[in-house]
Amino acid sequence: MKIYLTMATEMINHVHIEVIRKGADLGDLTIGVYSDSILERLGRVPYMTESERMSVFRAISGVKDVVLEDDFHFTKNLQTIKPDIVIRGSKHTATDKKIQETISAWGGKILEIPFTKGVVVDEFFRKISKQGYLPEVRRRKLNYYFKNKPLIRIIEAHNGITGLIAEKTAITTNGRTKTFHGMWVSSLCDSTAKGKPDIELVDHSSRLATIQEILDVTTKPIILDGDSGGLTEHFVHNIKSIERAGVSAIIIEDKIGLKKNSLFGDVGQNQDDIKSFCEKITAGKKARSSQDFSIIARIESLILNKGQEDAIERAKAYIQAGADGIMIHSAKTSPNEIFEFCDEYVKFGNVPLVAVPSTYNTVTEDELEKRGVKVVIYANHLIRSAFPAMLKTARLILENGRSAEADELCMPIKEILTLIPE
Ligand code: SPV
Ligand code: MG
Repeated sequence: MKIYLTMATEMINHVHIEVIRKGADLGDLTIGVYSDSILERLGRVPYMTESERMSVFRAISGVKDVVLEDDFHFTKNLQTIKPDIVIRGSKHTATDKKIQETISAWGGKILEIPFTKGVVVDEFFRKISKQGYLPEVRRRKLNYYFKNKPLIRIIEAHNGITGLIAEKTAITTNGRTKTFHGMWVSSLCDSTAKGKPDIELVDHSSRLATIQEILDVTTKPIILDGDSGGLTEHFVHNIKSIERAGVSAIIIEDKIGLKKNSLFGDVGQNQDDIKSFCEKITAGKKARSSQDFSIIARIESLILNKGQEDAIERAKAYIQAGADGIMIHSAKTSPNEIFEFCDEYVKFGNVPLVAVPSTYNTVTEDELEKRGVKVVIYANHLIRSAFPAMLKTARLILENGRSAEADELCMPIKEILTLIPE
């Protein structure tokens, strides 16, 4: 008799062993170890690699064979193995029904053992997700994404509530759940939320307070907009505090002097020379204590009309200096100059490429991914969408001498009271 059992777990406990023993007692047991992509779709970041997980199951006595399971419905593996029995935690879900359909072709049956309800399993995952907010776990997540995701989707957060939106917003289409992978703490949005201009006026302690607010209520990685990084002598100290706080990566831009927001375009700002910006990157890399903390270099050549050649020369130099990623920015409404850069970058760029499609926002994630972009940042959209609604509400109250006319723009009081659970 051939038996098939799939395993998602990374921590084997007595409940799993009991089920494996039951399977092995029935016949030749093959274990299908869930692939990374299936685990991610279940909302988990794997700790071990696929082959490590497979080798653990291979070592358990009674297990005849171990295969990788990369399909929610197991169709390919089932058709190859043709098991008489598939062990499942239930036989009533849509997935179970699809499995039963496949194995009926040779008279196979589902054996229901409700092992996934094991207290220990639930407790383990509760503990793991509780640890999600710890700096190292958060950093590891971003690095895992760098290595394993075709595209990383980041949205800005500038306080606790926007952090929660970035953390929890999800849509499901055709069984696939789509979420944001992390948060961008933008200098523009952090400054705007404080009513200040985006000119490196909001100081490090204040930026750190914003970061802490977001870290308090989220588990996803934070990429910090580090502006120019300031003086190298200051940068090496600031790196330590943001790293300790739990930031996963910082992006610093190669501007000097009074920094203005890049979306103004070329408004007479100065670009650092390659050598001194490289020294800043290298000093930052030396100052960090975690290998998982990334320092990403942002190139402003296209913003400042210095041309593609300058941008490419800088990308090469910054990577040489130790940059863990490159961000290329543009204030054009068409993505063409970004595409041109990408086409050259993919020939040598061996670190993730970051794009911020704020002005060239008709471009899709798929198009950017095809050109070699790894990280897409939606850099200012939560504050930009909140502001018009707030302004309109304030005006409606003034115009009407009451608030009823603003109801449509406002979340019902009942909902706001329960929005954040106690
Ligand atoms: C920010 O969000 O603060 C940025 C990106 O630096 S941009 O505004 O496009 O310059
Ligand atoms: Mg900025």
